[in-house]
Amino acid sequence: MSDTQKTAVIFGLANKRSIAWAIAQKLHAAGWRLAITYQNERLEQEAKDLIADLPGAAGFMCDVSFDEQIAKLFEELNSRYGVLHGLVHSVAFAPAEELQGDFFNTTREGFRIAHDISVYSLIAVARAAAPMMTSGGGIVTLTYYGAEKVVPRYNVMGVAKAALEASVRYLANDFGPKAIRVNAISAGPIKTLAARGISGLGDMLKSHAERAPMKRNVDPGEVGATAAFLLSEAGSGITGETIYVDCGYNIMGF
Ligand code: NAD
Ligand code: 0WE
Repeated sequence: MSDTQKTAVIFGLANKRSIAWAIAQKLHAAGWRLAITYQNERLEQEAKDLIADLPGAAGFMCDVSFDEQIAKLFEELNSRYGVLHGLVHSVAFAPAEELQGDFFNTTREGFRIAHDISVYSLIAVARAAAPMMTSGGGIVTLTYYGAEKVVPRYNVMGVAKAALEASVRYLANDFGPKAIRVNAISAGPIKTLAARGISGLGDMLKSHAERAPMKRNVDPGEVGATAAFLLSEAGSGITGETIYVDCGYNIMGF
C-alpha cells in the first residue's frame, strides 16, 4: 500500500445489489482502500464474500442504532488506518407498515425509528469520522426524490429524507472549515433489497423510465461513479448539495 492511498468507510452493504456495493466497486477501481460495514450477523457471510473480491478491503459489523457500536467501529478504524478521507452513508430503514397506506397513520415509534436509522445515523458517523479526517475529506449519503415531492407510500421515509438533506447542509457548514465536504446523491429508483417488497415497484420503475428525459432507469454503477466523483479532487468545490442521479426525472413538470 502506498501512503498516498486514500481510505474510505462505507456503511450499508447488504448484498450485491446494494448501492453501497456499486459505490465500493467504483471507489476500489479509483484506487481507494475500503472499510465496508454491514448491519448484523445475518448479513455477515454475504458481505464478507463480496468484500473478499476487493483486495485491501476489510469488513466490519456495525448497527448504527447503537452508539457503542459506532464508537467501537471508529476505535478500530482509528487504530487500523489512522486517517480517513471518505465516508459513504448508504443506510435507511422504516418499519415495513409505515411504507404502506396513508401518511397520516404514521406512528410515533415508526417516525422515531425512520429518523433514528436514516437521519441521526449520518450525524453520528460524521461526528465520529471528522477527527480522523485530518487532511480533509468527503462524506456522501443517499437520498430520494420523495424528500421533496409526494411519492405515495414512501410516507415517513420522505419526511426522513427531507431531514437528511437538511442535515447534509448543516454538516457541510460545520465541517467546511476543516475541508470536509458533505453531499447527498438523490438516486432514481433501483431494484435493491430495500426497494424489493415495495408493492408497485415494477410499475414505478416503468413509469420512471417513461417520464425521465433519458427514457431509462438509473444504473447503480452511475450512482457509484457519482459518489467516487464527489469524494475525489474533482468534487473539491462542492458541499452541502443534493446531486440528482435519476436520468433527469426530477426536472420534468409534465
Ligand atoms: P439496501 O437494502 O441494499 O441498503 C440499505 C442498507 O441499510 C442495508 O445494508 C441495511 O443493512 C442497512 N441498514 C438498515 N438499518 C441499519 C442499521 N440499524 N444499522 C446499520 N445498517 C442498517 O438498499 P439500497 O437501495 O442500496 O439503499 C441504500 C440507500 O440508498 C438508502 O439510504 C436508500 O434510502 C437510498 N436510496 C435507494 C433508492 C432505491 O430505489 N433503491 C433510491 C434512492 C435512494
Ligand atoms: O429509500 C428507499 C427505501 C428505504 C426503505 C425500504 C424498506 C423496505 C423494507 C426503508 N425501510 C424499509 N423497511 C423495510 O421493512 N427507496 C428510495 C426505495 C423505495 O422505497 C419506496 C419507494 C421507493 C422508490 C417505498 C414506497 C414507495 C416508493
